[in-house]
Amino acid sequence: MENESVNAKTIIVGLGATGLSCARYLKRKGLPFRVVDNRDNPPGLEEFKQQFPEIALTLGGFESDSLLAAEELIVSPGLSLQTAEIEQARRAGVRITGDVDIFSRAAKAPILAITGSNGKSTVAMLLAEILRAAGKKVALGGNLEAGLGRPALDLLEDKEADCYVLELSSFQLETTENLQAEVVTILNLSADHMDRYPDMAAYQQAKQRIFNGARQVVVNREDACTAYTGSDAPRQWEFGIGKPENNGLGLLEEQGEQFLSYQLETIIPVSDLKIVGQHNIANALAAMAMAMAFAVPPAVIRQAAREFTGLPHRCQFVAAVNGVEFFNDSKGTNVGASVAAIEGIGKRITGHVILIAGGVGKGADFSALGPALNRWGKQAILIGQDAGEIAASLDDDMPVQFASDMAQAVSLAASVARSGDAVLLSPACASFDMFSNFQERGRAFVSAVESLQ
Ligand code: UMA
Ligand code: ADP
Repeated sequence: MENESVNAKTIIVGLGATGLSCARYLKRKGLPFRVVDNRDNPPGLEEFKQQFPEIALTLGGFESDSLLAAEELIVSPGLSLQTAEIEQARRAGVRITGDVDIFSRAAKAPILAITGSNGKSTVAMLLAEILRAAGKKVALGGNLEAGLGRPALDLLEDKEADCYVLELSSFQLETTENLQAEVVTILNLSADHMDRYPDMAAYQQAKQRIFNGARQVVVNREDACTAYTGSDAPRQWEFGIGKPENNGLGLLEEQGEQFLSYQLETIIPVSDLKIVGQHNIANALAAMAMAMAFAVPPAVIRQAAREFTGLPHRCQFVAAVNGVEFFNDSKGTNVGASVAAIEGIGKRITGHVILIAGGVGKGADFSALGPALNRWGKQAILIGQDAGEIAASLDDDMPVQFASDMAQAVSLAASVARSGDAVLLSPACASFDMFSNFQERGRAFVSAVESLQ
């Protein structure tokens, strides 16, 4: 078996959660493969060694010759397709694929797939809740973090599933040829991952691959970048926080109260939602539109939407201390997300927002933070690698302080805040300069808040 693996023509490029799921899939199918990763100690290494002692594994670099000798590379979403050795293999005619591509060819049940710059996880989770309330057996995963969902190929083990709900990243879509989903959406588009794409157009094109082979699409009528661009004629649904339009969801006002509605039919009052902020109303409308496209009755949608409490680390209320509310939005990892969070929290409170932000900016332009902070903010407390860059992008009269760790950031924020204000951690950045992931960053914030009490 070792020899068979060493000479295998299928190579999994990149271990991690995706590589492991690909290995499990190929093993189930009885297909020969080997694995390469350019890290010395990639995530999942111990698990891999235990589960696949017979499989050839090369670490610490990619050897061009061996990639060129392959027939197929299954590339991790963590790796750019522009990586020299991968690019060279592609030019030489080696087939490049990814886990979602393989999944889409193997899946037997309908796929409901969500991409966009922000709100993907929230919409995927709410949609899954709605479908479960409708009696469906839902397999949930894709880009969703471990604990909330599983890598796409692992979902195929779930033989009972009668539909798949997938959160998809632009990285996963880059290698996905023809998803052929029943319902898809691009929720919104704003700059992210600018360290991986040459420009916004390239990032958008990656997202638009979700449309390939789709039977129904849900578009955000308030974001032209989400419009359908394919050449087929899928059934179209739309959502937005304005008045609902043709086959659309939106907000209607009745007797002074706002309702999430489908065309002229009110479905649920905004005040019944437990998730906060305008962006979450948009998320709820998007999930509802996808559920309606999948023929779920409004009464079921109403019940599930009411019960949905949101996800940890997304505009999550932590505590109120001396009249100051603390919100953990550690998953706010790009500028668009943090602007939405600042506005969402700003509108809820009587005072102002003290923003804790910073980390690894991924090549972002932070200038959109300035107007949101001018409107709703009192002060920015900045941490991490790109703190200086964020400070330089804010207006001169916006007070800024720098902190060396989360505990100091929270204590500075608490000393500035007055009753009625809110302290919001929404970093607009990735976390890996100071933390192993956004969850750890969120937990550091929560524990610093707890130590104030
Ligand atoms: N890397 C290497 N060499 C390799 C492979 C990866 O250096 O050979 C590096 C890259 O810098 C990469 C990093 O490792 O950015 C992370 O790769 P990984 O091995 O941790 O990836 P997986 O464990 O397979 O996780 C991926 C998704 N991560 C990314 O796309 C970066 C996970 O999404 C996803 O849950 C998982 O597959 C299962 O589908 C996480 C994520 O942060 C939540 N996604 C990004 C986002 O949401 O913004 C796209
Ligand atoms: P994703 O999976 O796309 O990262 P999440 O649902 O995890 O999205 O939310 C991440 C962050 O993005 C939230 O913490 C919030 O700051 C912001 N956000 C969520 N939904 C939206 C939206 N519809 N528009 C803009 N920002 C949003």
